[in-house]
Amino acid sequence: MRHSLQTTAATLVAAAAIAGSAAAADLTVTVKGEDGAPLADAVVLVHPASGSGPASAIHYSWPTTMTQQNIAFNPYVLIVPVGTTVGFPNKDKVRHHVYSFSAAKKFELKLYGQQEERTVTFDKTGIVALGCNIHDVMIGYIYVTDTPFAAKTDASGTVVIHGLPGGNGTLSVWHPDMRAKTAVDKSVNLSAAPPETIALDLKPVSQRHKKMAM
Ligand SMILES: [Cu+2]
Repeated sequence: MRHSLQTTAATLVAAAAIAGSAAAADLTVTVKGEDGAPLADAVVLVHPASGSGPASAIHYSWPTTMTQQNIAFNPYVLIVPVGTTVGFPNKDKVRHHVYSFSAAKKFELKLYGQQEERTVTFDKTGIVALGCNIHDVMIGYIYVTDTPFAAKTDASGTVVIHGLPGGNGTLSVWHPDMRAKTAVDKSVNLSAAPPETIALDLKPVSQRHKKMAM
């Protein structure tokens, strides 16, 4: 009796796993410029229509740190859940003075030196552009969001968003070189989840940020 119950439980677990894998979809998104060139560092987000739970439960696989190193922000683009306190360690020998004028978070970290760290809590969703008062070449972005389904494109312009629930949802894509200031949205079916290719309208080349070689 006991044995058969265990077997039944195991069967149920297996059935649930199959049902789960059928419901949860991965969405592959490729982001390009209108010229067809792939775009790295594009932020890709999915908001399921069924909701995605509290932002406090979101844990991305990358650190929530924005390092200053080699007179640059690293990473160039950082995605964090709303409410996150981000560390800003300075790993350069020179001092930096980090600031943002963005509506989602206006702040200023007055001159601080090597091996020092400051923190800022990002309490509103939105795009926060970072600069340094000392080094004009330093540009970085923090994308503050409320969905666990978020990631950046790689060098081939591609990202896979894993474990999506079924149903409908909104796919949002943003890149620093976009002409528009906010993400472009597209309705998607998360159950079928065919691969998506998004072409973005970009600023003229002369206005795009050139990341410094590390
Ligand atoms: Cu600086």
